[in-house]
Amino acid sequence: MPMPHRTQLQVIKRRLVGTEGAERIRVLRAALDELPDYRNGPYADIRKWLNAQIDATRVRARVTHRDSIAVRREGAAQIALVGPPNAGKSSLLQALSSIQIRTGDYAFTTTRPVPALTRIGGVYVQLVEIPGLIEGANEGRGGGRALLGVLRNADGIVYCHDSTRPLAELEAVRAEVAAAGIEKPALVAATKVDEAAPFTHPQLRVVPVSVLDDASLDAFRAAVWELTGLVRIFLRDGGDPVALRPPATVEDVAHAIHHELGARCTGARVWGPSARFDGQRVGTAHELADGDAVEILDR
Ligand SMILES: Nc1nc2c(ncn2[C@@H]2O[C@H](COP(=O)(O)OP(=O)(O)OP(=O)(O)O)[C@@H](O)[C@H]2O)c(=O)[nH]1
Ligand SMILES: [Mg+2]
Repeated sequence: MPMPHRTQLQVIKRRLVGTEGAERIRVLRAALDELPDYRNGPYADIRKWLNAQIDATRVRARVTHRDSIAVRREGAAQIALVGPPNAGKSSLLQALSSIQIRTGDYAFTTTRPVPALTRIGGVYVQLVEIPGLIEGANEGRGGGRALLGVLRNADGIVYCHDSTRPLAELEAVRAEVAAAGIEKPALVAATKVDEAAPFTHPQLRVVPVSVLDDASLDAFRAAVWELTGLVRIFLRDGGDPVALRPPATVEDVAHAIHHELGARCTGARVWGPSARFDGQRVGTAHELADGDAVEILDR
């Protein structure tokens, strides 16, 4: 008895998270082997998708990334961690994900952008540490121009600032980003608050954080989620939530699960912020809110 196709695709996607190259191809091949042999329908769609993924992975493997510092997007959104050297960016990245990265009590421990996935309420968000941006980045100093390019692709920026240091250091970094014409949703992480009092900022939301304090890390994760601007829709029959850019309708969610479901969907029952009462029956055009749970109804 095969798994329901929706579950199967979800399981495969979960196994693929964070994989690349030979490892990714191995996971994709194994998934192909497990797939029931139908020539049409949703399983055939999954097979087509897997084969396309194998091709795309091969192409990526052939391109040498040695001279570029491009960061491949993964997860529902990409958030850049930017700040002066030694601000605690790598430590934050490490505390929020499973990557091992060098942290150090000296400037420029990190010399290339480092991506890591963090899970926020069941959704993966990619955090990318941008090595200490310094004054003059726009003139290409310290490879700054290429780093600003990485920043340009991000969905949002977390400015990391060591709470024990003068705020002018952060403002120098912000000035550099502004001079490059980069405008993104942003917040400030007031790092190392176990060592100093948190501060306020005239324009930006400040989230105090210490890698020694799990509660502060949770609050930081929640703030990062808000920064993505996405909504998370949970499915009543379990599995990971779907992350979508608002406005997100019932039909959008059905489509995100599977395009066939998108076509068959007749509405949903909704629990949560957008529902007037638990289990409210709504149509396909109903707009959902972050944290809603839905049961998709189909023909
Ligand atoms: N007390 C305390 N120390 C921290 C915290 N986060 C980072 N540090 C320390 O701050 C120093 C710098 O941390 P990193 O994470 O390497 O900083 P970074 O911003 O990645 O630095 P570069 O990559 O060199 O630009 C290290 O000695 C860390 O141990 C924190 O929350 N509390
Ligand atoms: Mg670092």
